[in-house]
Amino acid sequence: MKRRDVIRMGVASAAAGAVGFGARAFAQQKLVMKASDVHPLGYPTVEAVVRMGKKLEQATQGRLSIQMFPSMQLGGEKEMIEQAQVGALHYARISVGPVGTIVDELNVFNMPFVFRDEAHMRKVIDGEIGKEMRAKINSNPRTNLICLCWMDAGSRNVYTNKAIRKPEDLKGLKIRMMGNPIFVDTMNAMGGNGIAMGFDQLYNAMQTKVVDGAENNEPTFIAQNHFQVAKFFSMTQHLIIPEILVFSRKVWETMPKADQELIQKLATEAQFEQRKLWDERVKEAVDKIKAAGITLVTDVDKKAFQASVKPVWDKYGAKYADLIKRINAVS
Ligand code: GTR
Repeated sequence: MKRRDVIRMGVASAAAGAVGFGARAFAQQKLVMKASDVHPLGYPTVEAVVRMGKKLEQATQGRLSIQMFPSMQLGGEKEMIEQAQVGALHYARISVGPVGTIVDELNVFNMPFVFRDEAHMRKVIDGEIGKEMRAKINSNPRTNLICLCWMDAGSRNVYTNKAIRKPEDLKGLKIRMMGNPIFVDTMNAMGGNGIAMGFDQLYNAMQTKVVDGAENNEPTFIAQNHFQVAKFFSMTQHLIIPEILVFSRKVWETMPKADQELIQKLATEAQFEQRKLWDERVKEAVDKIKAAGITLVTDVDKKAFQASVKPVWDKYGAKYADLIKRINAVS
C-alpha cells in the first residue's frame, strides 16, 4: 500500500469511526492484493487467480484487485505460507503437501494411493469432507490462513533418467519429495531414497545430480523445465494431492464482511475454472512430453507400488482410519 493510501485510510477511518461507519469507510479503500504461485503465468492455478482478480476488479469498480507474483518470485511454498501468515502476502496458492505438517488431519490427502483416481479425489474435495477440511484449516490457530477453495494437481509420477516400472527400478535413486515426512517415507517404501527439498531448489538439484529425479504431474514437469534434466516420465500415480488457495487470516479479519463474501464467491468460481484449465493443460503437457522426446512409461506395475507402501499405511493409517473409511465410501 502506498504511503498516501495509508494516510488517507487513517483519516477516513478516524472520521468514520467517530460516527460509527468504520467498516463502510474502510470498504471504500482501494486495495491491491498480492498473490503468489510457484508456477509461471498461464499455468492453470495462476491463470484462475488472475481471472479471479479481473472479476474482483470489475465487481468493485477497481477498488479491489489482485497483483500476481508468479514463478517463485516471492520464494518457494514454505516462504509463501510464512508471508501469508504474517499478512505480507494476501493470497498463496499452495499444495496440501506442506500444509499437512501444520494441520495434521489434512495429511489424509497426502497418503499414497488414498484416492482411487482423480475423479474420486474431485468428488471428495467437492463434498462434505472437502468442506470439513477447509474448516479445519480455517479454525486451526497455527495456520493463520483462510482456505478459500481447492484446486487440481492431477497425479504425481516419478521422473528420472531411466524407466520406473516396479519398485526395484527405484533402488539406489535419490528422488526429491515435498517437505513432509509422509512423502519421504512413501518414496523409501516405494524402493527409492526420498529426499525432502524445497521446490525452488529442485531444478538445480536435478541438473547437478544432487538428486536423481523427482515426482510430479505432467504440467509441472513441462512448466518447470524438468523435462530438460529427466528423460523418462513413469506413470506411477502414487499421490493425488489437491491444492488450495489460501488468504492471510490476519488481513481477512480486517476486511468488511461484504468483501469477504465477494472474495469467497469468486474463489469458488475459480476452483471450477481452474479444473477446466487443468484438464486442457494435462493434454497439452502430454503432447509436449512426447514432442520433447521424453519416454512416457505407461506399463507401470501399479499393484506392486500399491503393495510397497504398506509400511506407510501401517505407520500413519490408523490415525486417519475414520476419515479413510469415509473417503473410500465416496463414489
Ligand atoms: C506442484 C505443485 C506445487 C508444489 C510442487 C512441489 O505440483 O503445483 O504447488 O507443491 O508440486 O512438488 O513442491
